[in-house]
Parts: sequence; C-alpha cells; structure tokens
Amino acid sequence: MQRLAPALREDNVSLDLISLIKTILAATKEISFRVSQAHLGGLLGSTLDENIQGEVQKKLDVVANELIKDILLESGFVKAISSEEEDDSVAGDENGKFLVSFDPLDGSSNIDINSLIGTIFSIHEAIPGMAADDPAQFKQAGHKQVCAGYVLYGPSTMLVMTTGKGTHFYVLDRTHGGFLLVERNVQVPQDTKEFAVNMSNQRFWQAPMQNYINDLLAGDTGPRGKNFNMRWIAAMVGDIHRVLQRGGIFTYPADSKNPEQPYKLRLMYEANPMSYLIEQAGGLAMTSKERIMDIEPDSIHQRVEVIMGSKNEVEACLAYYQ
Ligand code: AFP
Repeated sequence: MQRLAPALREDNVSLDLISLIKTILAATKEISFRVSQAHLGGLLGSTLDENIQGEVQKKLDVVANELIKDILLESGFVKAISSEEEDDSVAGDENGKFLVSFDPLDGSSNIDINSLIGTIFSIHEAIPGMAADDPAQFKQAGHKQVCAGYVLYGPSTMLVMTTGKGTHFYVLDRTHGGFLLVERNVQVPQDTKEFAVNMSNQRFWQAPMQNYINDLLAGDTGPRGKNFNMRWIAAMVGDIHRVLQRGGIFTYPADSKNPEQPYKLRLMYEANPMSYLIEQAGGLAMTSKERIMDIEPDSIHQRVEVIMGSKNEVEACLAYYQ
C-alpha cells in the first residue's frame, strides 16, 4: 500500500501543500491517541465554557483545538486559521501560503458515549497583500479550496481527503505511524435507498422537505416506489463517511425551531470541505437553491442549509423545491 506523500506527489500536489497536510495529520494522530485514552485520562465531559456559537465546549474539543492550532501556527506554512472553537480567525505567519479552517472535533455529543467523532479541515490559498490578522481573507468560496478532508476516529483512524484529483481513503497504520492509501477515487453510487436526517426536527422543516421525506417514508407503496432505510450518527463525519462508502442522501435542512438561526451546519469547516469530498467522488452538494461551494461567505462561522450525497437522490430532493 502506498504511503501518503508519494500518493500526493502522484496527484501533482505541491511540496508546500504536502508539508501542510502532514502537519495537520501530525496533530490528528495525537488527537486519535487522546480520544482513545479519554476515559482513562479524565478527558470526558464538558468544560465550564461556551464557544462563540453558544455551545458548551467538551474537554476534548478544547484539547483537539489547541493541538491543531499550536502545530499550525508554529509550522510557518499558515497565514491564518479559523476554527469552530475560536471566536475570530487567528493570525499565523505573514509569509504563510495557506489558510486553514477546521472543526477540531465534529460530533462532540458522541464523545462521552465512545461513538464516532472526527476532525474536518479545509485549506485555501492565502491572498497576497492581505494582512495575516485580516479575517476578510477567509471570505473565499468553497470552489477555491485546494484541499479538504476529515480524519475519522472510529474503529480504525481514517483520513478521507481530496486535493481536486478525486477523493481518496487512507488508514492510519499504527505500526509505522503513517497513513496508507487504501482506496483511490472513491465513487458515491448515484442512486440510493438510504437517507440521513434528524427526524426529530420534522415539524419545523419547510413544506418541500416535509413532502420529500414523507414520500421516502411511504416506501414501495408511495410515489418513489421503493423502501428507504434511515441512519443518523449525529456526527457529520460519520454520516458523510457512510454516504461516500455506500451512497445515501444527507441533509440538515432549514428549520424554524429557532427563527434567529434557520440552519445548523457551518459553511467554512463543515459544509464546504464535505462538499468538496462529495463532488470529487461524483456526488452533489447543494442547498435548496444553489451549489454549496459557490456561496460567497460573509463570516467564518456562517451556517448553511445542506443537502448532499448520491447525485440522483439529491436531484430528486431538489425537485420538491421547484
Ligand atoms: P459539533 O461540531 O458541535 O460537534 O456538531 C456536530 C454537528 O454539527 C454535525 O456533525 C451533525 O451532523 C449535527 O451537528 C448533529 O446535529 P443534531 O444535534 O441535530 O443531531
């Protein structure tokens, strides 16, 4: 099996970007270890703090954030970072070539139940002439990402990543400490019989999503003429990993539960990187109105509606909005 760096060189990835990716992965290897030892090391449970989004921070959220932040800021490759757990962007090296946005531990509610969690990252090129402490440099659409990926801390620690030449799967080989390529050019099946959505929000959705899901639930006696299965891991990394492996549609639609906040998922470090991975694997990643990666961001913690996965099923869902 091929190691990470030769696999990236085969895709003509620049040496600078390879170095940055290896830097991020060094932090995720340490996070993987800390996650496995969390119960023993007193790292389960919450801190007394909330992040800027009003969510209580878990101890492991904070540990993972510090590990990635420190290693990136020390690396010299990075002009600035933004994280789910940081109020604002954080300046790095003025000569750094890249901007990194990340969710240090996605699926925080799974931490204390020893279930799936992961780190999501998105890399853009830094904009020459803009200062490292200028948050406006992060206002770049998802289609300008040069790399996106996640590391899934599951039964095996897996890296799923794209640099624009397909979506590839790697597994952490603990015997030599590096990631090995296990599947090149993963393809999301175009059709599916599986959907992922938090059904407890159903009564708060807009009519088109209500109608779409009702038709899926009607199964082979309904207009879709087939039975659908449902899965919800409550960690986007876990749900998207399943969609990449065996197809499916994943959605976090707009809802009216909190009128101030119609969307849940974050554009910069959840929706955009996952969209890049899904599109590079032949799937679709949309809101009900547009391609997610075409959205011009207005802030680093911006939230967005998400409908992504198997191409034909995403199109079937979007037809309800027309
Ligand atoms: P965190 O990044 O705060 O852990 O949130 C996880 C998440 O944004 C995403 O990974 C899940 O798909 C979603 O929340 C789960 O939402 P519910 O709480 O509605 O199940």
